[in-house]
Amino acid sequence: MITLKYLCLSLLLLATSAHAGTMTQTDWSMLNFGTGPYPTWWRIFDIGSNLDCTSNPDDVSLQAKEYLVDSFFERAMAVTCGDVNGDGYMDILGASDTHEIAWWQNNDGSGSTWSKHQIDTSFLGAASIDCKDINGDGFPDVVGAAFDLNDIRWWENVDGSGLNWVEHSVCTYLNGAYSVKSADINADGYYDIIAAGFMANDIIWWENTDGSGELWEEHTVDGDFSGAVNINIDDLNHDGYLDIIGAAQLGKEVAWWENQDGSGEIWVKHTIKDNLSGPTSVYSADVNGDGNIDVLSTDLFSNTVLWWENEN
Ligand SMILES: [Ca+2]
Ligand SMILES: [Ca+2]
Ligand SMILES: [Ca+2]
Ligand SMILES: [Ca+2]
Repeated sequence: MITLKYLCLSLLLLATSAHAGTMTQTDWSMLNFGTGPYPTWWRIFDIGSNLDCTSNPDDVSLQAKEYLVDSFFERAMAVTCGDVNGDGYMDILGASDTHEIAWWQNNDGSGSTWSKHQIDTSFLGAASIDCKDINGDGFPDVVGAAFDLNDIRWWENVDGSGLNWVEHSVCTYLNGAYSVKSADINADGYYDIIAAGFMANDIIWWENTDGSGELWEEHTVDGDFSGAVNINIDDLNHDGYLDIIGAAQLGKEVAWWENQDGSGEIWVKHTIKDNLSGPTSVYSADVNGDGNIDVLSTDLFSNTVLWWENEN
């Protein structure tokens, strides 16, 4: 498992480093879009492979200034944000592949100085995190996925200081746990947990049955999504029910599952695109401001950043 994981990661890094910067793509044949048919409401936009900011400075509307938060976070894998200690300043949380879940306190709110606090130092293969108030006590908690441990767990921020954490297990057998999110899938007011297992080929959600985060009921969304590597949660069809978007690296597919009646019990799969070279991540946002939530993805071997317009 470890070998496969590092093969995938190495290929990702190799592809990224070899083609980053100002490369302009002229050969589109390798994208293998085929002849369709495709759902009419998905149109593809290739963002990354034609990106050349040096030749068209008008493309650059945002100037970024770099701030270093931590330079010793070994094999850093994932990052997110949340006001962990409730002081009104947004903090940063991270997962390191070696073993660690940690957060960095935004000391004065400016984002220029940070104090590191460890949450878990034995979470081997930590690959993904999210920050949500799992037990509804008003204090943001942390959810994590560990590839090497096949583990999904959450850490309770017991007094809201971010300095005292109690670990709670959700699942110990999601083979190759690689991506995790928390959202209220069944709209009962309690945050649930959704995860992807790379080796299990699974997309699963766990229902926070009484809102305490102690009792979890497992629901399989898809048990045959090969190399499930990344998920995102959003309401793609505007019916008020949260849906799940996923990337299957080995299955070469980006898809979404419709939460048909809002209970999270019935999921209808919709393929956005198959025959990709190796999708690595998905995200959702209204990219063009038409009120519809679109889907974004990255693709390993075609070196592309794509977005898919939701035309409904
Ligand atoms: Ca804070
Ligand atoms: Ca909490
Ligand atoms: Ca719920
Ligand atoms: Ca929906």
